[in-house]
This record gives sequence, C-alpha cells and structure tokens, in this order.
Amino acid sequence: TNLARMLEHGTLGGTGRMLILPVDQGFEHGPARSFGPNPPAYDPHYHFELALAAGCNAYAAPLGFLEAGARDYAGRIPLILKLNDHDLLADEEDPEQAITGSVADALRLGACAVGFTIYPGSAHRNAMYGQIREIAEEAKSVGLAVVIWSYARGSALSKEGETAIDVIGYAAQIAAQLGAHIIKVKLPTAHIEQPAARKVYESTGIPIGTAAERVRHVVQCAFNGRRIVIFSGGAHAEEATFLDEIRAIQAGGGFGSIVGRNAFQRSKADALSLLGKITDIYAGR
Ligand code: FBP
Repeated sequence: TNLARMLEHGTLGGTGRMLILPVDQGFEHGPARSFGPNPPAYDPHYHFELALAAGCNAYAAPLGFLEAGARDYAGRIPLILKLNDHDLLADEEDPEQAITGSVADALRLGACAVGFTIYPGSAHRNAMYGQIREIAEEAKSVGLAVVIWSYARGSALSKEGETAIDVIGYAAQIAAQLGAHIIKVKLPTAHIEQPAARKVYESTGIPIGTAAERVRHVVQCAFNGRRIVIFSGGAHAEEATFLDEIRAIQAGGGFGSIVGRNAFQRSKADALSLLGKITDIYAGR
C-alpha cells in the first residue's frame, strides 16, 4: 500500500514512472556546497514546497529535515526517511554510512518508505548489507517500502568503475537481492570494470552502446523490470544535457529519476520548469 501511495501520488501518479526529490546533500556534501548556490534551500520547508509544487511522487530526506517540516506538511506528500548518512569531513578510501534514523522514526513521521545507502565496492559493504537486511525486515513487518541507494564506490573500484555498466548492473542486482522495492543507481557509462565481466559482455554482445541500452540492461539486472529502478540526477548540469539523460532513461525503460541538486540548486522557477519538462518526458507527452 505504501509503494502504491508513492506510485499514485503527484503528476506522474498512475503512469508507473516516478520523480522523487532527495535532499540529503546537506549531510552528504555539506550545507554551503549544497545550498549556497540557491540560499532559500537552506530552509527545510523550501524542499517540501518544491516537491509539492513540482508534483513529485515523494520527498526523501534524513530525520532532521523531515522533522523540521512534519507539523506543516504532514500527509501532503509521501515521505521517504533516509535511515543512514555519510559526511565528507574525513577523506576515506572505503566509505561507510552511519545509521541516523529508525523504522520507528519513519512510522512516527508517517513516511511511506525507508531509504538506505549501500556502497558495493567498499571494504565496509558487508556491514551495510547486514544493516539493511535487519532494517528491511523491520520496515516490511510494519508495511513500509524499502528504497536502496546502491552507490558503487570504494578502494575495490577505479573512479571510472563507479559508473561502469557492469558495476551499476551488479549494484542494482545486489539491491534487488537485499529486498529493495525501489533501487536508485547512477546512470552507467559504457566502461566495463571487471575483466571477467568484460569477456561476457563482449562474447554475448549485450547491447550497451547507447545510454538507453545501458538503462535497459540495468533494469534487466534488477530482476528484469520486476523491481523499480530509478536513476540519480548528479551534479548541477546544463538543462539540455540533463534532459537528454532523462530521454535515455525513458527510452531504455527506466522507471524514473531522483533529482536533487539539479532541482534545488536552481531558482525555484527554473527548478519547476526543469522538473515539469522531466515529468512530460516520463509521461510520454
Ligand atoms: P543528486 O540528484 O543531487 O545527485 O541527488 C541524488 C543523491 O543520491 C543524493 O540522495 C545524495 O546525496 C547524492 O546523490 C550522493 O551524491 P554523491 O554521489 O556525490 O555522493
């Protein structure tokens, strides 16, 4: 029911496609880097208003931001409580996330889902897989959906490898196997990181030449489309480039996008215009 609430809400409601606003960057990247380009975005209420005005399916954030809007926005938009977070204050080769909220917090705030980041490729990945196993079990037992941010990074991977097609497909599969209802990954490139995987891609001719083909393959890796795969927006980009990515996701059968910086780092008018264009593409208009 909670998954349906998210799929039915907002402008894309009922289309099977999703547009989610995630605002955990204050924690993940720091407040000045995140909100400095558009200072109204320091205010947690700003993001509730933005998600509502843009007709997003859901708004995802850590505990503090959701609590700061709870009184004014309760029940107005599906919420995803991000239950772990990572900061950039220490330089680490193998990142891990701290648990920063609970399933009880998600219920108290009326959220539809819990969100959790894993870092396949990090030396700490197994600890994170264990944490989400327990959290997902608890969340599902009370009817909450599970959203996994599956971000490959860590000393096992090259920088290019973090978005390599084989690695992103693998990250999507791991999240699906961990029981995610919604899986969030980065848009993959044509780079292949693992030599063993390269042999298979080359010998079987899996089509990965275009961005749309790569999206299709990642969706295939997440149980052949039986799990919802959405793609992250990334750093602030030119509108035309960004919309080309959205068209590729749409053409490749991706389920949608989770767009943070490309939304709240623009003025509200520009963000609403861009999010409106994204919505039109996913709605097939
Ligand atoms: P963006 O659209 O801003 O990329 O947000 C998506 C997101 O997953 C955020 O939830 C998270 O803070 C951020 O990306 C992580 O980005 P990075 O890869 O730079 O750590």
